[in-house]
Amino acid sequence: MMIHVNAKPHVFGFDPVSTALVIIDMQRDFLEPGGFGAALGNDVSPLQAIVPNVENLLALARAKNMLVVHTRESHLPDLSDCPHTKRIHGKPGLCIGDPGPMGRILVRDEPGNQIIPQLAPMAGEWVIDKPGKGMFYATELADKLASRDITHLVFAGVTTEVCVQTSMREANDRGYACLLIENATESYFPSFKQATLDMVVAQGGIVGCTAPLVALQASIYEEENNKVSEHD
Ligand code: TIU
Repeated sequence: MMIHVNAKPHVFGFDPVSTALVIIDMQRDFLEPGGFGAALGNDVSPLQAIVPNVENLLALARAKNMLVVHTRESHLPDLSDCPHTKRIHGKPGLCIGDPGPMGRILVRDEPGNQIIPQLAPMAGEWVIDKPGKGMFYATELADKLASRDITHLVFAGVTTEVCVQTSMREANDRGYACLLIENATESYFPSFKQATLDMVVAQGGIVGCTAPLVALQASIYEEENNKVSEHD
């Protein structure tokens, strides 16, 4: 069963059986005050605004029985997977591994490192802990996706120009067809978000496609109606 999304710069066709929804780093560390995003000097409130859209997207993927992958940017408690340059990045006392109001900043299993409750992973969904910005770097994801014959990826999450774009570019290099849901991703910098969306679709979709959530919803609705009329 193929679904055809009216996307930019061209139609994005996919079969839910061979497609995963990838939700990048929707963690308290990036969305709530007192986390890593705020420690870097950012206003985290714009990121909260996409939560309802990501919830709807997640519900849609679950309804279509798609594989769901949640990623978390996180480091081991001993920080052995955190390069020195990353460890010292930021304001003194507010760097990765330092104590904050939600536990140690960007450290695995600390309260601040968890995915926000509205998007909590369900049994059977994958949670990929990644020490880098890209989801393939130093993770087991490539092998796991190959074992499920996944060829298409639908992206959401934060932040658009950092972990989402890096992961999408890594995926593009590995041959995955990628669709980024425009209003299910956000940046601390509105102009960087727009620039990223523009960069992804430029040159005939050099990195992939983008579409608003409503376009994905409409394409699924259309596919389901076609199925009903086939049975008439
Ligand atoms: N700082 C920023 O915009 N993002 C990150 O550090 N990580 C992710 O994007 N997840």
